[in-house]
Amino acid sequence: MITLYFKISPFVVRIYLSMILGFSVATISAQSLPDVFIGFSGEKVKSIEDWYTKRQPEIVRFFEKEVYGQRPVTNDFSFAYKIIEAETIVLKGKAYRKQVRMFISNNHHDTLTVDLLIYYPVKSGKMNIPVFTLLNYGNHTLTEDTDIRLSISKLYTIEKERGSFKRRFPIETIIDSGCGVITSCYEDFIPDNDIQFRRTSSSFYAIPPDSTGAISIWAWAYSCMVDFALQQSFIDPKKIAVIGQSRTGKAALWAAATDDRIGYACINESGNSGAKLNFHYDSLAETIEQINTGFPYWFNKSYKGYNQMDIQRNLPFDQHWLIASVAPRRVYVAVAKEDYWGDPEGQFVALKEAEKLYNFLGLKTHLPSQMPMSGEAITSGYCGFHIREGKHDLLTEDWKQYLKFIKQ
Ligand code: GTR
Repeated sequence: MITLYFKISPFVVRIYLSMILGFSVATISAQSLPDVFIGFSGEKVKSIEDWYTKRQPEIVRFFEKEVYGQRPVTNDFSFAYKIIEAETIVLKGKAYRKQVRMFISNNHHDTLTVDLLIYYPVKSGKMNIPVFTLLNYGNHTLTEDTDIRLSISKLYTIEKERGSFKRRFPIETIIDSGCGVITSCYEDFIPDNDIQFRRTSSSFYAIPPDSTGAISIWAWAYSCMVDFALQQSFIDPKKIAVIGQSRTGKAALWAAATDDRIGYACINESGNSGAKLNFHYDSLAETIEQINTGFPYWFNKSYKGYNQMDIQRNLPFDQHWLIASVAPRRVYVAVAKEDYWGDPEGQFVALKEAEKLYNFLGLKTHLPSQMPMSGEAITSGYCGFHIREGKHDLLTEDWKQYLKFIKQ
């Protein structure tokens, strides 16, 4: 795939070029990029205190109001847990595994059931273990192990799906590096389709129509796993990570920006409305209009108002603001070279822009000025990044870098 980069060229020219020539054309117009340091009133961030007391809350409120909608409020629900499988030694004696059913009840006593699957290393002596929280497509899809319960919430859960996403869950590698995982199916929290989403959001979450999208509910799902993690004596509370791929990567980023118990945000190929800079135009990449059309229920109604502004390059915000809002906690963005829809370079550029804020806060980062080659990874400092060969996916190679990142 050839990609041509123009520094600043008229939008129409870029579209025509990509159509006529049949290859990707990418541009970024630095002049018009909304400044993370300048608030909506025009006031500039002059001190660290300005950032934390004014600008960061303003950004989070903006994304809440205009993009994702408000997350459910944990205090509005009650939580109960039932052990489905007590601590069991697995993986040739290397790991403990537990399965716990979490019951979330609203104040009308309706209950939602979520199955949590937990692994942690035996070697660590059950103390100070860094832990990843991960949303998946069904716990049973992560391994071929028939002891793992079939997902309860998914419409068409079938035995045949068992292990179908095991490539995304290199549990032995995770355990060997001394880390633990708490994972659950994202659709246990709310279904990933328009009709059922609407049904559950109004009946269970009591969310007014169109005011909150699924990404906010999944972000809250990460927080529910963090709540559970903090009740486990084996974890290191300073090393709680969220990890998400693509749609759950978007949710993981929103979770990290809104929940300060999350120390590490591992954002894998989150693309549009995740860690991708909209101002980095790439003719092959997803636009706000496309995502709003394909997945209207992921976002709130206001977000639809930004379709045209994105096309005309005059959005009043961009996603580097959201990445920056994770500070002072750490953020890692990973992309795959052939994930054209997700715009790999657009994600590097967004992180690079967010890095300016980290540096302003005095938090050390080591990102290079240009996007690194595949095979190189920046796993130290507050902002991590790698690009790997291949397609849209979460693979062992990605996990290996996140495992280094969480160790610092
Ligand atoms: C796509 C969507 C992407 C990404 C992806 C996924 O179809 O357009 O933004 O979220 O789904 O989650 O795999």
